[in-house]
Amino acid sequence: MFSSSVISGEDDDVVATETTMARAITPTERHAFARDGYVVLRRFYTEDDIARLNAALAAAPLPTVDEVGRQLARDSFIWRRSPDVASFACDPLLGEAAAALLGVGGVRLIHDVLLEKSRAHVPTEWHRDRDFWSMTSGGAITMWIPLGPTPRSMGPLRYARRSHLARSTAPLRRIFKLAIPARFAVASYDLAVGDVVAHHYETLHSAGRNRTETTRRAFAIHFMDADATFVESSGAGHREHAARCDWNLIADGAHFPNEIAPLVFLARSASKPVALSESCS
Ligand SMILES: O=C(O)CCC(=O)C(=O)O
Repeated sequence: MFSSSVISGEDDDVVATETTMARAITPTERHAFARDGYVVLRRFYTEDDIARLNAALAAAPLPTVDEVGRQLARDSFIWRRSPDVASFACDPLLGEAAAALLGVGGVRLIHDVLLEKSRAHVPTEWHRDRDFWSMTSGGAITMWIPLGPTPRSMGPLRYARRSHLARSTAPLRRIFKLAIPARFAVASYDLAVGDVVAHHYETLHSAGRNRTETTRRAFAIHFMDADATFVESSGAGHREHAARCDWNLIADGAHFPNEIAPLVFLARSASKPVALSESCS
C-alpha cells in the first residue's frame, strides 16, 4: 500500500508528497498489542523504504547528539530539520497503524529520535514512557524502526509482557526493576530490515548490551492520541520531557497544538474531529 505525507491542511485535508510502503495493521497484530503491550510488525516496511530512511537521516543537517547516561546516543526532532525525515515521521500510513494499535481515531507526533547503541554502551534501563509523557486520554505509542539487521546480540528493545495492564503510577524503584524478569515474561526478538516493534507507553521496556562490533541503530517515532490533553506534572521525568518538547508552553488541561505536536493521522469517521491547521512540513 502506498502512502502520502501530511503537508498542509484545511480541516482534515491531507496533501500528497513522498510515499512509503508501510502496510496496514492486521486484527491479529492489534489483538497482540492489546494483550501484551507490544507487537512485532514483520515486514512493515520494504527494504527500499529503510534505505531511503537511512539516506534521509544521513543527509539531515545539524545533528544534536546527546548521550543518555552511558546507555545510548540520541538525536531528536530530526523531522523539524529534514523534510525527507518528516515524510517518514509524519507518514499518515504509519500514523494510521499507530492509531489502529492504540485503538484511537487519530494520532499526533510527539517526536522522533535516532538511537545508537555501540558496544561501549551499557544496557538501556527498564522504564515506561508514561513516566516521561504527561497526558490524559487514549495514551501513546512508540514505533521502533531498526535501521539495519538487529539480532538479539545487538540489544534490540525487550519487553515485560503485559506490564501495561498493571496501570501502576508508583515510581519505578531499583528493587522493582531488578524483580521485573521474575514478575513478567521478558521477550526480545531478532529483527530484520523492514520489521518494526511497537509498544504502549505503559509497557515496561529496556534493551540489553550490544555485544557486536556494529552500532545498533534505530529510529523511534512516538505518537499520542490526537485527542489527548496536556497534564501539568511536577515529576522530574515529566518536567524534563515537557521542556524538551515545548509542552511547558501548553496550559494544564489544554489540547496539544499542531505547532508542537502535529496531527499526523485522523480517521474520517473519528467522532471528535481535530482541526488540521498545521503540518509536519
Ligand atoms: O533504543 C533503546 O535502547 C531505548 C529506546 C526506548 O526506550 C524507546 O524508544 O522507547
